Amino acid sequence: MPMQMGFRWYGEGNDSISLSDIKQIPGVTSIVWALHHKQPGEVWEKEEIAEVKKQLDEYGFNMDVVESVNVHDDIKVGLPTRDKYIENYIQTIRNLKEFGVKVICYNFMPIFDWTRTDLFHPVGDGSTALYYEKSKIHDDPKEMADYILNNLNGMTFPGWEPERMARLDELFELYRPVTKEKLWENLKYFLEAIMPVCRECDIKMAIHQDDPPWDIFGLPRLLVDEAAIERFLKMVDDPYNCLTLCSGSLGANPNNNVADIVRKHCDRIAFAHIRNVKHFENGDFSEASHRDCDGDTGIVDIVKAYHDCGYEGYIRPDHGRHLWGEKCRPGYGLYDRALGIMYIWGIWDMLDKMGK
Ligand code: CS2
Ligand code: MN
Repeated sequence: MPMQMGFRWYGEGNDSISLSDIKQIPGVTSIVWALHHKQPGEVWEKEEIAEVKKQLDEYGFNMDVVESVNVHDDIKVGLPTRDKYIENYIQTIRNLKEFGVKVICYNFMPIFDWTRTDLFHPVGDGSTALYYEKSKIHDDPKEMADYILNNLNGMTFPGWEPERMARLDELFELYRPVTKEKLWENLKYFLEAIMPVCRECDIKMAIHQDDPPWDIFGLPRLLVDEAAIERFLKMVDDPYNCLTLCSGSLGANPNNNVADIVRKHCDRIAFAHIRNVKHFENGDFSEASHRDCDGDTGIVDIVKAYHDCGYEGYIRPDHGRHLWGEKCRPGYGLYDRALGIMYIWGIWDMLDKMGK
């Protein structure tokens, strides 16, 4: 069995792209989905999941991969109320199991998910891409949050829930006592509580790395490099404690060698995100097309590493550029991600052929 190709879709009425568009991209079998109207900590009810299943069934897609079931701040901060939210998480896992879900992608980033300073930065060829300008990350997280919320073309983004962003002061206050070590402890507590249920339900928890992979606004970030990944996998050494290995998140730090990480930890990678990043000398970076030479991430090496390992897990193109005037969620247009899929298949099919 080859790797299983997925495409992230934000749901009926919540995405500029239709399932029928996605059906026309070669080799996509999984829709990477979520219930985007849910707040972190809420139980995902069976009737809600069933509705998505019906939509996917119509096109013959599976719903094996969820991205993301977001983790409530009380769990990350380690408040006494966390047990209640962990119970809810467990109920969601049990409900997802009924629909054959195999992998849950999540992250453990405090307050913010991915962080960029420009969502539509000119690439130079007429397209635009997500961009990180180091000097623009000042001390004021509100400025950045406002910028991002105001530039989502009226769409929502997990991790950037307006409800949470409206409580930024309160959230920063909550996280104030949470050191990096404390955050590791809280992650361990969470995982140890849910692992037995994951085993029983045969659902892998696949953590996404922090993006960018360094502390921002004084908030600690854990999953930033190979040493951290190693620590994470050993901390809860369970085949259901897995990775969503995101080449773009890790690749924002030029010292990370993603292909090496793939070779070393392939058996614990349940889900692969393929994204290319281009670095500038002053520390800025821009997202790029999936083509190897357009960025510095080493896409060919990474895909080859998966192939060499006989990877049979799920994979998807991560962010793409915005092409041909497309109006879409930043990073999540149809065209560049479809091109990315064809590039990944191109490498994969050639390697298959050479191996025969
Ligand atoms: C995604 C992340 O856009 C992305 O890079 O891969 O935002 C991812 O969905 C979350 O961090 C997973 O919880
Ligand atoms: Mn990713």
